[in-house]
Parts: sequence; C-alpha cells; structure tokens
Amino acid sequence: MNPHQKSNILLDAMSHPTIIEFIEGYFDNTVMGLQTEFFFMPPNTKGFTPHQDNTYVQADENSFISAWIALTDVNENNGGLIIWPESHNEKKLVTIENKNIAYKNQDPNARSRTTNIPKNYNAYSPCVSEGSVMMIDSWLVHASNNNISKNYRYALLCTYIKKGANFRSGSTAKRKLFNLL
Ligand SMILES: O=C(O)CCC(=O)C(=O)O
Repeated sequence: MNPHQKSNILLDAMSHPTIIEFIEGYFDNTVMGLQTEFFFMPPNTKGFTPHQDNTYVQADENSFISAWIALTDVNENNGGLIIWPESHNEKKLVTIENKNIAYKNQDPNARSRTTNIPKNYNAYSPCVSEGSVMMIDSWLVHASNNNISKNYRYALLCTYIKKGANFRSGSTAKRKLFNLL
C-alpha cells in the first residue's frame, strides 16, 4: 500500500529519532525509507508463513531492516508475530512453494512460499503491546499467527535501506527510495 505516500502522520512516525538513531547505528551509515505496509488483519485471517524479508527485497548485505509496529496489543491468538531468534545468522535459507494458498484479506505473497528452518532454532511468539516496535533483521525468519480472536489486528510495517544500497523494487510492492523527515 505504501501509505506513507498519502500520510504525513505515518511518515513522521517512521522518521522517529529513536528508530532512526538505532538503524543508523546498525548500518553505520545514513538510512532512507523504502516501503510501508498497513496490515489490518480481520478475525479469521491466516498469518504469514515463515519467511525472510530479504528473499523478496534482495538488498545488499547489512543494508535493509524493518520496523514492525504493533497498533493493537498482539499475542499468539490475534495474529502476533512468530520469530526464530538468531536465525538471521544463517543468511539466505531455502524456500519452498506453499501449495495450500487458499486465504483472503492477506498480502498476495503472505503464504505463497515457506522457509526451511534448521531444527536448532525454536519458534518464539512474543506478546507486544500497542505502540511497541520490533526491529526485524533482513534475514530473521518470522511468520505471524492466525488471528483467531474476534477483533482486527492492526500493524504498520516500515522498511528502511542503507543509502546507496541495491534492492529489488518488486512487481507488487513497488519499492521506491524516499527521504525520511
Ligand atoms: O504482520 C504480519 O502479519 C506479518 C508481516 C510480515 O511478516 C512482513 O511483512 O514481513
């Protein structure tokens, strides 16, 4: 959706000095905006299958990171994220096509493939309170739980790239560099 293109409130939130300072330290370089997505996840929506964001973005090493911002309190019943801590150290993992793709109200790529996760990583599903930010390394394997609650689960995904780094624009995402405030 790239809602930042129509909302200065989102662009302002994405440019929050605490986030920018963290990312510029992580990259040791200047950061630019790349993409935003708003997830509204109605009740009974299936979550994303395990994936690494950089499979799609194909950015240069150590130059791409996402901030996933919970806009409601999330947990394993209402579509909270699932992460496999330390799995980013594997870098690019093999993915396989997910044949069971019947779903609705989801990003078109949310369940199209799944990542083969080595057995030594254990899934962890954190409870995240509204307004908290999870920083997701470009190679961290993550997924989301199905929303089996009665309420919508809202989240904002903001992605950032190191200035000058290469990336894939993507036919659906249409990623395009932009300046932060
Ligand atoms: O918000 C979600 O359900 C998952 C989002 C996600 O994993 C992603 O955009 O990479």
